[in-house]
Amino acid sequence: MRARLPAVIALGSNLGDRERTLRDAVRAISALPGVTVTAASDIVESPALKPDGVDDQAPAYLNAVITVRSAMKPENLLAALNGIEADMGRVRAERWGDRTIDLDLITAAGTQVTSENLTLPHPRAYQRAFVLVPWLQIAPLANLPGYGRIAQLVQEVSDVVHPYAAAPLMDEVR
Ligand code: A4P
Ligand code: MG
Repeated sequence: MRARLPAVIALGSNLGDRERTLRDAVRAISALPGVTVTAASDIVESPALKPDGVDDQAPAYLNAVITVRSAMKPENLLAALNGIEADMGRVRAERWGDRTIDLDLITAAGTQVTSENLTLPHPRAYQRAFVLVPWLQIAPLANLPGYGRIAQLVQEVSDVVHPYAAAPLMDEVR
């Protein structure tokens, strides 16, 4: 049996029943073979970030971060996450376009990878409050390989996230 190594997954949704979508995604991830969800952050809300900046006309996002232990290699874990996105009706139209669900692999076993289909750590995670704030909540000592402590990085970001009242996402995995 392969060792189960830690990984961090960011979830985002800005179309449809966003909270239901995040909940269903956590449930689907916890059902993947060889994957155990170890912690889930609170849900946060923020305006849509587009390549040109914040777009207040686009629907706002709900985001959350979960930690897992995974027996899958990072490439296979990302492929499994892409499969969940497809099952949940994700349509890829434009870059950073509105989406029912986005599942990003932020780090996996602390490794640095640059291949055609996978970059680790996620190249934009270091500058995004909607990733760093929920991640910090569940992993205050975490490090983003190549970038440093997330407790420090979160001080340097300019976007803001707002609390969103919801039942714990861990309710979906018990
Ligand atoms: N890919 C490579 N490495 C990774 C990785 N570590 N995790 C590849 C996930 N995917 C990775 O992603 C494009 C390609 O990246 C995939 O084929 C995958 O193999 P995508 O999900 O198809 O497209 P995307 O998400 O539109 O593009 P991109 O550039 O990944 O966007 P981001 O960085 O995910 O940003 N605003 C708020 N408030 N909250 C959000 O969650 N999210 C985005 C998307 C934009 N604005 C947002 C939010
Ligand atoms: Mg993505």
